[in-house]
Amino acid sequence: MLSRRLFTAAGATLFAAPRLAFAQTAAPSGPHVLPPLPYAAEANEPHIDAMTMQLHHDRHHGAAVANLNAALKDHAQLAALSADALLMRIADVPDTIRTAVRNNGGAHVNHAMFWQIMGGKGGTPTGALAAAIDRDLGGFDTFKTTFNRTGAGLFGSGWVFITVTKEGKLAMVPRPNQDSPLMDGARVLMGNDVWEHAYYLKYQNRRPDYLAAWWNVLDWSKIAARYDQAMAGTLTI
Ligand code: MN3
Repeated sequence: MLSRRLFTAAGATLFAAPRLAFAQTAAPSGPHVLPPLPYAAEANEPHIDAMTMQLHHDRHHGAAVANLNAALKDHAQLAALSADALLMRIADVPDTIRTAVRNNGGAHVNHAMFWQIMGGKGGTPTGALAAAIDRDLGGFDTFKTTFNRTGAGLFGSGWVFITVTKEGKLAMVPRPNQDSPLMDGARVLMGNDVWEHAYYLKYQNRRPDYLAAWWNVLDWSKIAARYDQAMAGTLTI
């Protein structure tokens, strides 16, 4: 149980406390698994605090994986699909579990992507990705400004994504809730989570400040690798 003190004095308390044992409840143990954070929870400090990273990964993403597995429990054929294949076939998922798969499967792939592209030092993209941003998104500065404005203007909870379309173009795609562009047949290059749980401990209601700070933790080498995989048809989530 989290104490109120952890929320009200996150900075001082977190580093003194042992790692909290989240996501230890019994749940169907597959087929989907929570991928570990690819870096320490502190890696994105000071822009994204470690407490937020830990809660966001262990509890929010962990719950989505558990709920997705629970929804698929009696659906062996669907349970055999990869997460991206499952979302790309959302129309074939039975009514009884479609909303659960859309929400929790979407949350799973969205967060798995999100952890991958952070843990870096920011900066700017280079090479083929930079050229694609120039071609399709008006150049890096315009892309960044438009992306942040889109995130700030997204009502309620959701994500702003950059997708790679079937035609190989980049597109900026805001989505509500945990909806994934995979459901529309696009591949997801990158995206930012604008749910309050992504920023509220550090930024409270100041979503634009979070959006601005997020660029400082991006790992453009990871995003460039995702771009190459998307163009080669090998990118999954
Ligand atoms: Mn989230």
